[in-house]
Amino acid sequence: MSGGLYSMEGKDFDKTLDLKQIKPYGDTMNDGKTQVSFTLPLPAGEEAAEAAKQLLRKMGFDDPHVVFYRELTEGFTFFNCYGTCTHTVDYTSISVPKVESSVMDMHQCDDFIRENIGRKLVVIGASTGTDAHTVGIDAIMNMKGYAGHYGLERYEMFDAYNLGSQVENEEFIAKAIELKADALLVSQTVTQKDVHIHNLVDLVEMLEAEGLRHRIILICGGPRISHELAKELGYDAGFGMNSYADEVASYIAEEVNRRKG
Ligand code: B12
Repeated sequence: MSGGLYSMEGKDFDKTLDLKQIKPYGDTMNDGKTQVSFTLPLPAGEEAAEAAKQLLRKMGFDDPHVVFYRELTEGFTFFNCYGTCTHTVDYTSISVPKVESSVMDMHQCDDFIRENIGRKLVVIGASTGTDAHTVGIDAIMNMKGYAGHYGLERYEMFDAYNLGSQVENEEFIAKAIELKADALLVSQTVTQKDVHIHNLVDLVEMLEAEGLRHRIILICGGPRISHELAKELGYDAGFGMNSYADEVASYIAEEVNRRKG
């Protein structure tokens, strides 16, 4: 697996890249240079900086340096540090579960729904529980779109309802019943004390109790959501950071079509 990946005018920049032993890149291949930041519940000072360095060594960093620290509030100090990572991972052995779907653009997706399903699909989205973050669900649903990808409200073949934030699961389910939703889109951003897990699992249990779970495509998303976690929690699909509406729309369209047959 080792060998130079990059070459220009026949001259290899680096011949030491080994995908079986990947470590951070700083200035040169395999130097392991890493920036780490964290807060310690200690007053700022030389002793706190020494504690930070000792922790870095225990984390597997050689040659630890504290390059910046500042007391955030009394008894809590924030650190920026550098160190040389001593560990490697085998990139070639990695496999990450992902949503299985092709990605159509908005027009292709609308055409796909028209031709294969023949009716508009109803999707309802919300940031649920106590979560007040709306930017993520808006990015997926908003007419204006996000990063050049139009949201579901702009699609001709979706009826998209964005309920906003802090929507209780009961209210979400009542809307799903009222509007005969094909898919529910749940956004969760805050993960402190695993609040997202409790909230997401509650929704699944409530849908099961209503006898609705199997009739609805249940999707969750957020910066700390993965497809793997979503499946574990009883969802059909999970979308993490850097997700776009066209991926979500294509997945829903293909899944409704799959279930129809
Ligand atoms: C803006 C913001 C706020 C705003 C929110 C305004 C609003 N209307 O949304 C305000 C100021 C209200 C806020 C409040 C709080 N916040 Co805040 N906030 C942020 C911030 C800076 C940006 C989040 C954001 O908008 N990202 C941009 C969007 C586009 O990205 P995204 O959400 O990841 O969405 C993408 C994907 O995840 C995915 N996606 C998201 N949802 C969904 C849903 C579906 C169905 C699908 C398919 C995909 C999908 O698609 C999107 C596009 O790619 C982050 C820090 C950061 N830089 O990320 C902190 C952050 C999220 N907030 C945090 C915290 C702690 C809070 C507070 C608890 C602070 C406090 N102590 O009061 C409160 C919580 C209030 C509440 N009850 O929820 C923490 C969360 C830590 C954690 N892991 O739990 C963060 C990470 C900051 C930090 N480093 O501490 N916050």
